[in-house]
Amino acid sequence: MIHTAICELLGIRYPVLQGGMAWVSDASLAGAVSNAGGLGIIAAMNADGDYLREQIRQTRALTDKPFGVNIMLMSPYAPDVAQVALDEKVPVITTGAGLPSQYIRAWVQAGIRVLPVVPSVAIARMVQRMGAHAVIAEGGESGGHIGELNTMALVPQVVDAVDIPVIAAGGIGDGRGMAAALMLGACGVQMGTRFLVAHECAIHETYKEKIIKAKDIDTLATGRRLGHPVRALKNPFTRAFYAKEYDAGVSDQELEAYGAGALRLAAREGDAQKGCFMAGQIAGLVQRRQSAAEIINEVTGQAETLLRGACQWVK
Ligand code: TUI
Repeated sequence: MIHTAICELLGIRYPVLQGGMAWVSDASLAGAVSNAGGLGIIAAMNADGDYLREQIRQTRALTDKPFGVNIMLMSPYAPDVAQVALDEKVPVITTGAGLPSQYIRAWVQAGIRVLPVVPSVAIARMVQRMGAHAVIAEGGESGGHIGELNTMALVPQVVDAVDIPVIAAGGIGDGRGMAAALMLGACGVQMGTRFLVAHECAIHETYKEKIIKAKDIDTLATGRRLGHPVRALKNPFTRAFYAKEYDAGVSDQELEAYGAGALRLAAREGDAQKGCFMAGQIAGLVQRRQSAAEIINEVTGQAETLLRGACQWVK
């Protein structure tokens, strides 16, 4: 059994968080992950406060264990969902795609555990000063919106820079990744891509099929020109986006407009041509559909075996 400071901080059995993925992480997935002893996280994504309130209530109907809400700070509804999370007194809030400066004080005062996702040491230090309880250091191997650094370089530098616990994310898909993250100084992991194929994950079958078929080189990061690169599986949509990105004749507004709605088309419609199937670089490691509980038990069991065996190398 792997037990760390994050288990104590969040009141969970295993130091495994499920990433708050837009159009993916709903009450069904979050409830299953929390029931399995991890921390399930609902994505507030670009939806309004009513959507989030309903998802929180559904999650509470599924589990009596702690769960979290991810607030995507670039969302136009961020102030609205930030208030709903406060009103509902959710146990944990994670934030992404920005700084939670305007909200963090009220959340912390309400007794909510606040864990911002950070892509760099400077941002990790900033959120520690704001009162964050822990940080999720996410490397560019992850799916979705990514920072510049990779997990192997980012995590130990963040661990050295802050006094609060660090959770590693990006490129972690099995017990080997989890054990490695702990060796880098993290005291927990967040996984997204591995949970895409969970039975309780309600995305379109085509999305799951694509993750299972993916190879190591099958993801591509596009959108650097817009200042927010996004990693997704290569397909006609990402290839066309990539081509437009390097076409000086296409304006930034046209490029933004081209990407709008593409994640919904992937997750809901399974549209292989026009959908944006966000996924991390470990998609090639994901071989089969499993329940959230099987995923958590397998990953933590493998990490435990590896960590116990690691002393064979020390003479
Ligand atoms: O947020 C994510 N992953 C996401 S958000 C998302 S929705 C979206 N779709 C299209 C474009 C942009 C977003 C899909 N996937 N991960 C956490 C994350 N946070 N990655 C990077 C950051 C981050 C970046 C800058 C956190 C803080 C930060 O602060 C600096 C600043 O300038 O705000």
